[in-house]
Amino acid sequence: MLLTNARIATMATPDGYGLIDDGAIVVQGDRIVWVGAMADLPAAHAAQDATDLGGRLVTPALIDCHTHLVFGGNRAGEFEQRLEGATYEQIARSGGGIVSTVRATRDATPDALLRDALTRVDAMIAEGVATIEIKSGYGLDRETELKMLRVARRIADMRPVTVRTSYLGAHAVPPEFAGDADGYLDQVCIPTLHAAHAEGLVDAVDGFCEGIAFDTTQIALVFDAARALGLPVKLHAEQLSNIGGTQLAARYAALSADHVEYANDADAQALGQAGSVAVLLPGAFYTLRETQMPPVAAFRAAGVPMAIATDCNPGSSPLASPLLALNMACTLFRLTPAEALAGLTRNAALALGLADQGRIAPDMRADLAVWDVTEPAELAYRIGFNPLHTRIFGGTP
Ligand code: DI6
Ligand code: FE
Repeated sequence: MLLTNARIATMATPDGYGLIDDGAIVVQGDRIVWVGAMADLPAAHAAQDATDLGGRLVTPALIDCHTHLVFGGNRAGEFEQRLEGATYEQIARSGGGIVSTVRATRDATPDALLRDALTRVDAMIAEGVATIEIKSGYGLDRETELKMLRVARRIADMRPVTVRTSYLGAHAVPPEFAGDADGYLDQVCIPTLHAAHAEGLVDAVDGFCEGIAFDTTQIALVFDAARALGLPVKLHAEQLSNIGGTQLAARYAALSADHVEYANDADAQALGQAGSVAVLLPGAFYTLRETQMPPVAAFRAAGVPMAIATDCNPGSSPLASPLLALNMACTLFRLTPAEALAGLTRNAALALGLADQGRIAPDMRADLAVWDVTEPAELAYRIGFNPLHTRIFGGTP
């Protein structure tokens, strides 16, 4: 496949868009083999049948590196409670929140979970997404955690999308272990990690390090189990308070620390030294009307790559639009449009440990998005507008 007459945001330079005007891309099989200015196109490639893109913008396909999009039920009632003044933490402590989705997810059949998840996946694909990370964590028992991960894997058989799964058994303490978080970790969470790994269902291990969830000592037990299995880790850290999750993630050379609104300068430096990504989730910040901004300037100063994701979940971020996340990252967190797009491409790939995605360069997977715009900043600037023209998945339109 030869694509010509394109404006290409390669995202392959350390900063900015890596723009190529009047560009061409050559794809063989599922790989990009050449990208550059049309004037430099080697004669051997020029012989192919070309698809003229009419000056449209081409970017790497988008990567949503943090979602919880397999779940049962919905939490519209909690939305109403919050509008009447209840906080997210109050709702969680009174038996709602994550635990209410756990009940609905335990009750749902795999087919029902799959059907509901596909509506969210389809919305993302329609906005140019080619890779989605999906977490477990609404089962909190062996059977339901495995059910969620199997459903997540089935999505990749049903739709042209790459799925990466994260085991999030340490998301909340289930009601049957109320007051006994350690018992839950020892008797259910860690044994279920072993079972899920044995079934080939786990790409990474995640946790929720928070006052309403698990402390750093408890998360370290889960990370030790991950390390023993050779699995990379990531962590929901410093979302509602600072209890040391980001430092812990850095000590385990985590792929990423996510949310991180309450992270400080020292946390940013620790992530920078560890080479971990900071995953910013503006949909949760917006939904919870958070006012504490993630320390973006400190991340820049420490050279921490920043990714952006939807955090698609029924509680804190009922968002299935990566384009809206792009806009929110700029408007709410003051990222530049180039930083935000890197957050949904190059740096999202880093946060998933995917070395061959997120950039348009030779040998990378040919996951591309063609947009009906010419300026890359337009993708972030518009609200509620989807200019996707074509998505190419592994070389296939
Ligand atoms: N933080 C989040 O934002 C999601 N999980 C987490 O640890 C929210 C999960 C939920 O409220 O259902
Ligand atoms: Fe999350």
